[in-house]
Amino acid sequence: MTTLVTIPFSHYCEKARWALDYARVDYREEGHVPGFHRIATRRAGGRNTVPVLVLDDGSALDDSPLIVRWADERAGAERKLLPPEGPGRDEALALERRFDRDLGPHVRRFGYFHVLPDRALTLRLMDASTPRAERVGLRALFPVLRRFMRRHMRIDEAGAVASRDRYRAVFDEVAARLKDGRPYLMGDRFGAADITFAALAAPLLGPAEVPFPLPPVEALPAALGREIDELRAHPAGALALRVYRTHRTR
Ligand SMILES: N[C@@H](CCC(=O)N[C@@H](CS)C(=O)NCC(=O)O)C(=O)O
Repeated sequence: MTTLVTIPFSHYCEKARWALDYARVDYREEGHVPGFHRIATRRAGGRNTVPVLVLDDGSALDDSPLIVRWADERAGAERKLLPPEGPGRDEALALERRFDRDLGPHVRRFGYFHVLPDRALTLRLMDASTPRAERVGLRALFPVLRRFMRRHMRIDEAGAVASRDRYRAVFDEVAARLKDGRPYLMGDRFGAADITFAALAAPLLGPAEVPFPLPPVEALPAALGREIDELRAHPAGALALRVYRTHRTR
């Protein structure tokens, strides 16, 4: 069966999962904890990152934009994720690329900067829907993994401040697009650009409809909680929360 290899709480995985769910594709999810995921992604024919979608013929799509396109090709006319060939499609794909590049990594770095010092909170996030043996291994290797992540993603105070500027610029750009009263990023129709923005912003918004257990805001460090409150009140945050409420369905 078509299998989505994930780190369940990863926001790029949530983007792919949402696209597949929205297109009503049948698949199963195989979740892993960070670090151990590389064994699974390599075995699946991907590289080091999740999501990887393993198709029935054994081939692998190892990048979320490929998975969104694959889902779109299988979606019924009412659930298309992308406009047909033409300038509208190019614009939607450009928005997706912009969010993949300038929103996802910066939301992640800011979030990790605040969460990683709290071992219990980090483990709680990483544990959900993963094999028991990996959860045991994660506990043993946690200090090594945390050090690796901090170095690899340059997670430090200066990085967090720079990342906040980067994702806030994207939030402001989204708000500017919505100024003309359009309900969705591409106009009247919900699609891949909305999914990408909302899923990649979700770790700093905490929508109730995310299909795995996110810790409540009260359980998060105060500085992160304050940022979440501000982003929820931002017009772009409001769009993400609204599309989660109305379109995070199968
Ligand atoms: N280009 C990739 C990026 C996905 C990505 O950054 N995935 C992160 C999780 S949020 C990952 O797998 N990190 C683990 C690693 O690099 O080892 C996509 O859009 O699918």
